[in-house]
Amino acid sequence: MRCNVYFCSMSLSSAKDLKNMDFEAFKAEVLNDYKLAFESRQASLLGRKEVLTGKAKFGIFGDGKEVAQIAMAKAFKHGDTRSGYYRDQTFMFATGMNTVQQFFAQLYAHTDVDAEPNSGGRSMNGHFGSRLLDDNGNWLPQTDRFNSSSDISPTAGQMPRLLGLALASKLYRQNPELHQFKDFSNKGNEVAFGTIGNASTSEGGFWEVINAAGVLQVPMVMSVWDDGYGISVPAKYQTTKENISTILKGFNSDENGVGVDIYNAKGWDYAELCRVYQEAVEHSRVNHRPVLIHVNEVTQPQGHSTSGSHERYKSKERLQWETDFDCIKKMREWIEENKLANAKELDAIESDAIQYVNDSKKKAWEAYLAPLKQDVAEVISVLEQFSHPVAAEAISDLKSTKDAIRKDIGMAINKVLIATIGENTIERQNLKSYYKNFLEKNFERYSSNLHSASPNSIDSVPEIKAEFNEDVVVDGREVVLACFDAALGRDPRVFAFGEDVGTIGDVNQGFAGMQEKYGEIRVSDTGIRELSIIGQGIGAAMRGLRPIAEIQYLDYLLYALQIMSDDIATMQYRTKGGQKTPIIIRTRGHRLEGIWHSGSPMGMIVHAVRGMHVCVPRNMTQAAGMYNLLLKADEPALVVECLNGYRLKEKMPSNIGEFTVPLGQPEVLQEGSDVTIVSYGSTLRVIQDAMKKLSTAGISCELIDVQTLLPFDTKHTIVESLKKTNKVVFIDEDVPGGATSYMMQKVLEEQNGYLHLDAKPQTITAKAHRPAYGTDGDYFSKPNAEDIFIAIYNMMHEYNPTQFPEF
Ligand SMILES: Cc1ncc(C[n+]2csc(CCOP(=O)(O)OP(=O)(O)O)c2C)c(N)n1
Ligand SMILES: [Mg+2]
Repeated sequence: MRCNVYFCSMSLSSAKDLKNMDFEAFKAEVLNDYKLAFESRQASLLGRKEVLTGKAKFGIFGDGKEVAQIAMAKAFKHGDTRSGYYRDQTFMFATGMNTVQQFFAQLYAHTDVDAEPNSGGRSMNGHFGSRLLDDNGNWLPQTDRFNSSSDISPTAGQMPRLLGLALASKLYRQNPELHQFKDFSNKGNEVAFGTIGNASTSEGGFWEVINAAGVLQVPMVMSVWDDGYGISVPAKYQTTKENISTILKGFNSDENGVGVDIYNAKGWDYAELCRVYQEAVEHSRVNHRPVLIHVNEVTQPQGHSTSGSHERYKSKERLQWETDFDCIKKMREWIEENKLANAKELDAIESDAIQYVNDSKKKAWEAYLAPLKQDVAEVISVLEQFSHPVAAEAISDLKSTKDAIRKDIGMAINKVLIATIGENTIERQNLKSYYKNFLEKNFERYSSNLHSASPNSIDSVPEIKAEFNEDVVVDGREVVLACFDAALGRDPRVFAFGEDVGTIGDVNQGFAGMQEKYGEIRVSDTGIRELSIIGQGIGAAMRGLRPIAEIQYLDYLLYALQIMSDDIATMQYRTKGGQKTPIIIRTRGHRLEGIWHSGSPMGMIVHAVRGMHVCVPRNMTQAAGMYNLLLKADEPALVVECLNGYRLKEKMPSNIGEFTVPLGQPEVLQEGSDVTIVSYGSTLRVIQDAMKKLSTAGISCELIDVQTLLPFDTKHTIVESLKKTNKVVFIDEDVPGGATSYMMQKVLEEQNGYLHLDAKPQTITAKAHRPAYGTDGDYFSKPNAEDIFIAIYNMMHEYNPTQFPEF
């Protein structure tokens, strides 16, 4: 053995004071670790069986990665956070963030968060996360417990968030004004732990975050579980030189002490793993240094997942090596060689572990089935009231279905409702109301918590109108600047960052002078790395801070859209209200110049980020009111300022840091009687120009600014305008069928606007291509005042050709 017992005992000292630990205590700890590892392996073996016998739909397990995760857990302290992936069950067991029973509850998709705290049955198994919020959506303390952010499936999708979780410690340490927030941090002593599979290090996000962590110097401990494969694809096709730590060597810290320090350990070597984790994590915690631990020689005994078998792509030699170097087998050998326990004692530990996991599995299954059985019994009693033969059939279907689920209940109810259409009996009324209740309950189970329901949700922030004491007229950019100045001054948790945000105060001067005033820790420049800029915000917001993450231009939001969609937008939902990230993403878009500086892909965005809010303020005053509101609330939002609006003149509100613009409430900018025009952002100014021409032609338009696309007109005010004009046009700068179609669906279908139409509803949009450069490029690519005039005039002509002869 490479390590003797003494060496190992040194290594175990990370979380405990081992100077005082006697041999018996040390031995007990090792044996307890072995028990944990063995239990976790049993959970994997049994979990796979549960899928293969049809009790669960899909399984992916942490077998082969047990021992490394136990070593990692030893270095994990209260207040620390994890951002990892689906192999981490052993770590979750070792830290107590999951029990084996909860692990099985997730495999079965138990919808009760007490039974399945990771996701309330919403995520497939192996997607872990701890409850960071109480039942009302308020933050729970983080410093008195272990924390895990909630996993997502896209490989390396955990990386951007990890950067922000680590960055929060730097802010909490370096900004003394933040030391008061003791529930979130003890002066920044917390480490953010990341885990990733070897193959997923091929993703761009991995490299972006490793580099950014090195630049930022944040306490991040990144573990790579290297089992040589990504499903069937070996390292040869994944990684240059087939070795991630070799190629990362250039990141190692230099004489100035800056870098990402790289460590190595073998996945089957318990003693080495304990020693490396202790050293690496301590270094990261004390010195705020990112480190990467390449855990090599890891196995995957059952193959990738329940979807296939690894015998198809691993050689006989590899499979034999995996058997020989199985980390649990090796740990047992090490224990025996070092005489910490004999074979008999270890056999007893193993059989206890088998029993425990079996019992946990059984309990999880029974707890999962109990409410289903109750639901089935209940619906049967309602169906029994029918004398109709179809009801008897439905009852018999339900009774004969082994372990009937809610889908079976929904089908049975509808079978009877369809067969009895036209029969207005009491039984049918009862069944209908039972069905309504059934749908409501299942809405709560499967569709609730898309947004915050906390006392700080956007709806609970009161509206405060902007006030203007005297007519101070300034450039628009000065309005947002004053708003950010007030926010930074008011709340030490607020900080802003992005490309060119620090020294020059953003490319349009919205943060001009703010770095000088509040320091680099509050207002800072970042590299050009949109994905991880957003990640920085996601993680920091999860640790109680209020990040304003800037994306320089809307056109470059695409680099970040994936993580907005996969992580931010799903967070409340995928944890069933257990986690939130109140990040504010600031960007600027719509018309300016050229293919990549005037995009307005709002349809794409609103479809990608349900679960976030999307604000499209027409000017900087509205933008400031939205920022003020968002900073009082606890929900994630994107604010798209008008790129061509910074130098337009606006009146400076006297209550610049106070007033709020409520979300989801359109504003009628101009009243009219013939046509309702619905739009937002920079296009409104073009429409106002067209409206002057339309009014000379005797056409009176009502212009509505929707102000936010998500949420959209929550009080259904736009339809009120339609009742008056009976005609509607939706205008924006997106592609045909983009956000205009979204708005049309909202107004015509959701608000029943179709009932009030006297003319075909219309959309006026940009062309399908990106906008061409130059004034004429803009003129012919985006909707212009002439296009709008002609379209609306033609609408009036069709409606009344006598009054409005052909154009
Ligand atoms: C972005 C993305 N692409 C593809 C997949 C499908 N997928 C799931 S796991 C996986 C392999 C990951 O391998 P690795 O990172 O080495 O982790 P391991 O499963 O080996 O522990 C792939 C390709 C995914 N989940 N996300
Ligand atoms: Mg792998």
